[in-house]
Amino acid sequence: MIIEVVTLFPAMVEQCASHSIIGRARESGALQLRVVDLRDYTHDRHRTADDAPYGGGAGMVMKVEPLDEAITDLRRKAGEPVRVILMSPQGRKLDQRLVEELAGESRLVLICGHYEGVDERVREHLVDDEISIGDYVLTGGELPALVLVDAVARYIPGVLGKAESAEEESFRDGLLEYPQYTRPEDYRGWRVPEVLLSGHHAMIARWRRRESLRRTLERRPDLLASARLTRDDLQMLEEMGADGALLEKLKAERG
Ligand code: 9D3
Repeated sequence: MIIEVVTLFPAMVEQCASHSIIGRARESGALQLRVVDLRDYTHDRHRTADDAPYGGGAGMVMKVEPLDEAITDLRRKAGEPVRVILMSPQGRKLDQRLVEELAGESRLVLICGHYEGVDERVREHLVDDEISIGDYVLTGGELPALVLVDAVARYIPGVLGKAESAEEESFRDGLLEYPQYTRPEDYRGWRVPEVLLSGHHAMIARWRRRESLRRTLERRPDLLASARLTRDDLQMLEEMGADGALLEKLKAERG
């Protein structure tokens, strides 16, 4: 997969991208990440990429010409369809489903805005999608682009080890994770649950499933609606006092 990140802060993106899973994915060759300096597509002495807003107001707006030149150049050089995404607080919110969808693309171009925003004509004429990483205000699209790359890189074959991939599988049933413990079994009287020390694998699996369900019910009941639940799961949810109406809805959905 080839991902190109267009930014006014190439050094920052490059720095972050050389670490962690993105670095690993790049080294394996599975991910080609290219950082593109938007200023390379300016032509004036000051390499101007932003300007004051028409109509007045505070702050600066990213100009359309450098973005057009960059996007057009990258599309042309790609020689195949490219999905161009503007990282934007107004975009579709990134979730695991969207990550999976993006991981299926062969090329992405991520445009990082900065300042107060980008000229509206970029949205209207140059990009295919707008993506946000959540409802909080950041200073630019660089960190969101890196978040997206990190999440997508985990889906590229060979980036995760076998064990991690298998774990991924189980996460896909849409529940929160069960509690994890490691040695020592007693720390200041804070004990590891006995069942995990028992060596009884079937009981351990059942306990973990129950804890996943309990946690999801307590913290993120919204996830249950799209979780893959068995009859047994519904039984356990009922035992832990899940709301009757919620259970009826989940049962109806299972058919
Ligand atoms: C006048 C500033 N804004 C109103 C609060 C609009 C605004 C423009 C640009 C707010 C933030 C930004 C910079 N952020 C991004 O480019 C961005 C972002 C984000 O801030 N939060 C979550 N996801 C994203 S994706 C890109």
